[in-house]
Amino acid sequence: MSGLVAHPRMVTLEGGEGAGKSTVLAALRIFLIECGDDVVCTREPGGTPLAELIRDLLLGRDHEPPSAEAELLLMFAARAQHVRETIQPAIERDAWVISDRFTDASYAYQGGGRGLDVDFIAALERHAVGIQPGLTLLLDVPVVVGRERASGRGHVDRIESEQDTFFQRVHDTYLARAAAEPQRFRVIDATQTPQAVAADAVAHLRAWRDSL
Ligand code: Z5A
Repeated sequence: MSGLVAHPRMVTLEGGEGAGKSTVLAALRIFLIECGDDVVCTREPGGTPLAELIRDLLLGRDHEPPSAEAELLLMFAARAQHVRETIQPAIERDAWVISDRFTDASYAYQGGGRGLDVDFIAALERHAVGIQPGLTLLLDVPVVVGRERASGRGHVDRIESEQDTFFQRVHDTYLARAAAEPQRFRVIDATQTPQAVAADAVAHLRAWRDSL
């Protein structure tokens, strides 16, 4: 993608809610530590104190809901801080970075879900972010299955309270992005058991690491 620097040691996890990213992230972290590598695990929105405050604004339900445009800009404000304060320093010391969500989520949720202009998102990506992961693992699970899993958590944040049609657009956008960038994305069948999903993810990371 033009204007973006791809960092091979940056790995992102993407997928709809309840896809199982948290479980996979833990397995990837253990794999890299067992390899003797330095690894920083982080998440979006969030990953720095300021970005975590922005996360609270974005996901909280006890204040005025942001417009779609404000939501997008807040996601990118958090990401701009996250890149500079957490991701770049880790990359500079040659650590791996594993992020639970990154810019693909803005294309999927604010672009696909909310219908915001993709060119606007791409401009924000170029000007406020400037980097992209070398490897993105997309955990693919049907919307109804993911939502059922997530409902077991007991609390519903502002974005999770959207309708199934919103999440279907998110899902379809993720798959379209994976099809458009097969060199970066690996799509994993996340309807499998947690152990099988984690094993697939580790196998992809091992192959990627061996290729560097
Ligand atoms: N968002 C956005 O709109 N734009 C952006 O640019 C960014 C984010 C960066 C982040 O909230 C929200 O922000 C998210 C996207 C939006 N909104 N939504 N919806 P979050 O990080 O709190 O939400 P999430 O990423 O969707 O988290 P999640 O639902 O917890 O997903 P997960 O981490 O992939 O799932 P999990 O916690 O690993 O598992 C969920 C449950 O399923 C749990 O009970 C597990 O035990 C169970 N599980 C996991 N895997 C399996 C398998 N394989 N089988 C059965 N059960 C499983």
